[in-house]
Order: sequence, then structure tokens, then C-alpha cells
Amino acid sequence: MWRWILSIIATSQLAIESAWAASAIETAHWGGFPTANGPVAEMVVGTYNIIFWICLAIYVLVQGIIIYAIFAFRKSKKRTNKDAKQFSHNTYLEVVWTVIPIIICLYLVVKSYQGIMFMRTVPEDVMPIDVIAYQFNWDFDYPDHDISSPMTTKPHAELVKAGINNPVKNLVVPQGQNIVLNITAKDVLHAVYIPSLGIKIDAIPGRITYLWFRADNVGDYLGQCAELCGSSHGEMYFNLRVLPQAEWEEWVDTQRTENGLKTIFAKAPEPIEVAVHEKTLHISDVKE
Ligand SMILES: [Cu+2]
Repeated sequence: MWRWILSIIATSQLAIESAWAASAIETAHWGGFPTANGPVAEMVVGTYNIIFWICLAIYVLVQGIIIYAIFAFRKSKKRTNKDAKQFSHNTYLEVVWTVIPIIICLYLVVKSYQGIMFMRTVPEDVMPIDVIAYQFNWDFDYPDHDISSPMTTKPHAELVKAGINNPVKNLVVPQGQNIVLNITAKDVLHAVYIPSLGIKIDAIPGRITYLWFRADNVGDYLGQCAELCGSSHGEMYFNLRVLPQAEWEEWVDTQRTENGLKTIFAKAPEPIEVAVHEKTLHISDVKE
């Protein structure tokens, strides 16, 4: 009996693990998460997808049995009560439908716990960005670089595609760099939400919350407030811009220069070498 239960556990774990690995990056269905960008998003999308596939499998199995039973055991003129077996218990089936859900639940507990610990454990080599939410916009401050994201003058093409036409602020980060967002709010509750990074957390007045991420792909991504915070909550968007390291450094230096600060990354221009060729002057060269 125990050997039998253990083999079910081992087989289920193997099946779930391989399905998880296969479905970790792309969303499982239309309307799900955007394609994962970075390790935190892969963890979130992978966990969501595996729960989705387990639910779908249970749904198909249960609905299949119900539909089969409706037709196979329907009342007909030829059939009498004596045709159907009359019984009320089946130990074998009861063990199966108790053990399998327990395995699935335990697996999801372990997977979710691992995911939460991964998201809450900030790596050591992070770059901090302070996020301050207020009705109805965001401040993104870079304490290590003494700059703050300016407001854009034009709406972002990526956001316009999603139907957002107002200029927003850019949260500009370098590709492949671990970032920690230290988040608070000035007035009421807000929430930072960047779907493609799989991150979402409340911004609370008087308290600092945090989350970390790493964006592995460059591009523009939608960010928004995910807590109903007032009349213009629906317009509280921002743009996450992921740039290659060199372009991000250029952006930092531009912001510093615009604010009258020295550049950090740009090297001082090399002194221009002027070649001086010695020339012997002859009397004939000197014209009167
Ligand atoms: Cu808000």
C-alpha cells in the first residue's frame, strides 16, 4: 500500500516538475500573464501556469466523468434498476481521490513558499531605486546617482498601443542588473504593478515596502498603480524602460548634466594631441 502511494507521489512530482519547466516563460493561455522578463517573472508565470494546468486537468476529468455518466446511465425504457450495480463505497477510489489532491496541495504549498522566499530575498549586488507614489503620479529617485526621472513630454508608443495617451514618467533601468525598489506613498494607498516583471506590491504612507527584479530583455513595458487611490487612479501609469548598460549610463549622465552635476560614467575627453613637425627653415623660405 505505502509503496503504491509513494510511487504515485514520485510520478506526480516528476510530471508536475517537467510541466513547470516547460511552461515557465510563456503564458499558458490567452489573457494570462505577458511573456516573463527576468527570474522573478519566470517564477510567478511558472507557478501560475502549473496551477492553471492542474485545474484544467481536474476540470476535464470531472466534466468528462459527469458527461459520460449522463449518457451511459440515463434512464431508458429498456433499462431497469437491476441493470445498474448498487453500491455505496469503494475503498480503492476513496484512497485515490484523497491522496492525489493531498499531493497536489502539498506540492503547491512548497512551490508557493519557494516562490515567496525567492521574491523576498534581495540579492546582494542590487541597485536601489526609491519609488514614491502620490495622487496621481510617481517619483523614481536614484539615490546612488542623485537623479530623478523626469516627466516625458510625449505619450509612449508602447502605452499608446494599450490605449494610454498621457505623458508619463520613465522608470529607466539597465538590462541584466538586479534592482531593488524601496517603495512608499505620500498620501493614500497605491500599488506598484509591472505585469511583465511579475511584481506587484502596495505603496503605503509612513512605511517602506520593497521588491527586487531583474529585467533580462530591453524594451518598454507598462507599469501602473494597482490600488484604487482616487478619481484619476485609472491614469496612474508609468513606463518601465530597460536599456543596455551603456545606454543606461548615458541616460544617467544626461540627467546629471541637465541638473548641473558632473557626469559619472562618461570619461573626461582625451587631450587632443597636436603633431608638431620640426621644419628646418632655409633662408630661401623666408620671403620678404
Ligand atoms: Cu494610485
